[in-house]
Amino acid sequence: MSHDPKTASADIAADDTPAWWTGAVVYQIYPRSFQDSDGDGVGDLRGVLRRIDHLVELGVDVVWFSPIYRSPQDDNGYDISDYRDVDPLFGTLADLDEVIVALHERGIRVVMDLVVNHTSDEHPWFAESRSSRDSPRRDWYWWRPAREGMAAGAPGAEPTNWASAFSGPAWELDEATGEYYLHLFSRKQPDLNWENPDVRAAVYDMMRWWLDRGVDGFRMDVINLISKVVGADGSLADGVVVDGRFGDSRLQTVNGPRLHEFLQEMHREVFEGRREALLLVGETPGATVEDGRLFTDPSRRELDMVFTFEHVHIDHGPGGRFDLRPLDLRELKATMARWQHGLFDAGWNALYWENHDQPRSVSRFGDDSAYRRESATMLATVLHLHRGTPYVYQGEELGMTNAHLRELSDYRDIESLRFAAEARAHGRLTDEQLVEALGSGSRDNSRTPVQWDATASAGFTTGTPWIGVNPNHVTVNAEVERADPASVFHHYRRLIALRHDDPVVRLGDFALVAPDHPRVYAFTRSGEGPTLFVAGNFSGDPQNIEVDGVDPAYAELVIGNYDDRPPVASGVMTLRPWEAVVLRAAPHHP
Ligand code: TEU
Repeated sequence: MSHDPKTASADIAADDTPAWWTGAVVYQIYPRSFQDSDGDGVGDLRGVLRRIDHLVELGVDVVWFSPIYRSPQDDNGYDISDYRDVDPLFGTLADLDEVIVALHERGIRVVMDLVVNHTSDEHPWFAESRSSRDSPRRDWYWWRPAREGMAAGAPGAEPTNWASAFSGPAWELDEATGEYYLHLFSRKQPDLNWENPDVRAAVYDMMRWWLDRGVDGFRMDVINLISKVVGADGSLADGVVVDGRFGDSRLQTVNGPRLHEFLQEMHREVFEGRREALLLVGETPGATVEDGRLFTDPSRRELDMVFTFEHVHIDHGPGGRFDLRPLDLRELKATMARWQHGLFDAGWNALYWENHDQPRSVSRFGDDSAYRRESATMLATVLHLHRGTPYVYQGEELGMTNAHLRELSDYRDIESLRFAAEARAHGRLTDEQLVEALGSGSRDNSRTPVQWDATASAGFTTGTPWIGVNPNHVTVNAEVERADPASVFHHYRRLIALRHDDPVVRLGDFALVAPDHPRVYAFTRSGEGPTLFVAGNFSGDPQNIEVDGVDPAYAELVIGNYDDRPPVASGVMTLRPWEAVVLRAAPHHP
């Protein structure tokens, strides 16, 4: 059985053709911030219908919707209370059907966010589970008594010392039944117990329901957390204490012992026989390249590709996302190259800089003021010329920047608000230090409304937006971008077209050039067509790089982000500030 990702979805590897998603580009819509149609200040599905032409002009092949299911919105929809209905905030199932049809008519596939590590605490399943210790659904979630010898509710009486990703303990005491339930995220996001076959069957049934409704795949939220390390007696172990009171739960919750068993069962129960047309991407925080091979080797019938986190944790200081440090480009290159090589012969990479959980890349890795256009287009060029499926997060194609929110009251994200509350409660940071920490690391940086034009709320809403609109929308917006042929938007459009047209971009081998260069990210792509040389200057100063793989005297400039070609002398190219180039070897001068 072929391991080659070109024949991914091994159960249909009849003619060795590349899986369709090896040449595709995915656009992520975070609906609440995309386009509002009814003036309530929150984006919705009918708003998406108004902006479909934007997606068509960009040339994307797939749209991934962050959750639009019924939800109390404690974690902006990643806390689902009804998997088979659309939250009225975003519209109705009929609106979603209309969006699916409209996108399909334009050749764009639709991927839904699948959040099944946990539900909302307002999901009927959890309401029944918490109703009594004898509930038939008690075992659908993780319930445990207080730590032995301690009274329920006493500090430290939680069943394990695990910390939630959103600060505080990962266990919440339910007074009515006197037991704790597990929540790796917010207390309103109780973890489902995947050890229970009834839970798995209910999830698979829901997934089939969505596929039958016409969706083309799933982005699987923290899918590598669904299998926990649990003793034969149901015991769960403490983690290594990392910050005084709480322990690191990763050894017990990340890539657990039955994870691949569950994913292969899901494949059999849900995807068998309709695999070819689907896109299955796993969000796998904490996964290594070796894990990535296990997830995405087509012969294992698990997932098509995964989002790694290694490259977006490089600039994390000891305080994590709220303690960002300058990027070490050499480490970034080494990490990305490790994933390129690691998944080359068995697996596939999802390529991203941004999403609804990450700050805006032009602010984080580029220069969002003097060289916004150059650095945004350089970042796009470097990412989109890698081997894998690129993901464009809404607004990234416009060069949208961090929100630069100045007051704590401007923030909405539960993770940021919980971090601020804990930091203040323990006197760890002053308000000024908090605004600084959130200003660079908060997820809200990428959740401000998409900037469509220079009008009051950037054309996003006629009402009061649920979160502030970035003041720079007067100059950074889709209208301005679309009108300027040299804009970030048109650069993305050209990159997406290049992936569609050039087999070397889609499937060529990857090889780093000058891996030790501290400011230039350069590599070649080679294979069934002329070799490409790609270089990006990650700095505001001119940088020299020795061209490799092509003869620069004859090579074609396929894409660049300056008006003309950079100078080359004796094979050495001088890249201008934040310059990116893609050179293609000439036919008779490889
Ligand atoms: O995120 C999971 C994840 O990787 C978390 O680390 C997340 O990035 C968060 O910032 C913690 O630092 C997924 C979703 O993308 C995220 O929006 C949800 O909040 C989370 O799962 C829970 O569903």
